[in-house]
Amino acid sequence: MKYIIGIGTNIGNRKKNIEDAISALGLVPETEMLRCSSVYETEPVGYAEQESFYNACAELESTLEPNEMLGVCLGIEAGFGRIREFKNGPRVLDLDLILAENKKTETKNLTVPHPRFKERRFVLIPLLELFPEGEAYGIEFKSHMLGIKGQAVKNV
Ligand code: PH2
Ligand code: MG
Ligand code: MG
Repeated sequence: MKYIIGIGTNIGNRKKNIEDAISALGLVPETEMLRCSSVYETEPVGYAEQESFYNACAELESTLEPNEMLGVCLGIEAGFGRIREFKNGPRVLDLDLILAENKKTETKNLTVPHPRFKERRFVLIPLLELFPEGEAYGIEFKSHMLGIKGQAVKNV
């Protein structure tokens, strides 16, 4: 199954955190890193009083199930020393399952497609770079960009 993983960071050396996260994802068992978007500097969404984020999206191919992939992502975040202080707050690394092809999953710990990805330019812009047609695995996302106000995103 193909996965889209959203990568975000706004603590420490943000560029290096993204690069190291991409390397870590490349070492996941039963998983191949297919491609990555470029890195974007993005305005914080949800809680403004913090450093701007660096964001990117990666596409992976894996035999892992979504709940297993979530476990892998949480493990990598922990390895980066992530401490959860409050919702939408600063983080050294956030790895979010955005899509698992067109599969829908809703469990206590995981909802895929990511429930808020269509409201977030910091996800949609890197995703559009990977899928210029504005559709990934049959899921249309491009039209949602028009309704989003603010949320500056720029290439770094
Ligand atoms: N992640 C959030 C909340 N807000 N804003 C930006 N720009 N980038 C993020 O990755 C981000 C955010 C929750 O995970
Ligand atoms: Mg997130
Ligand atoms: Mg997360």
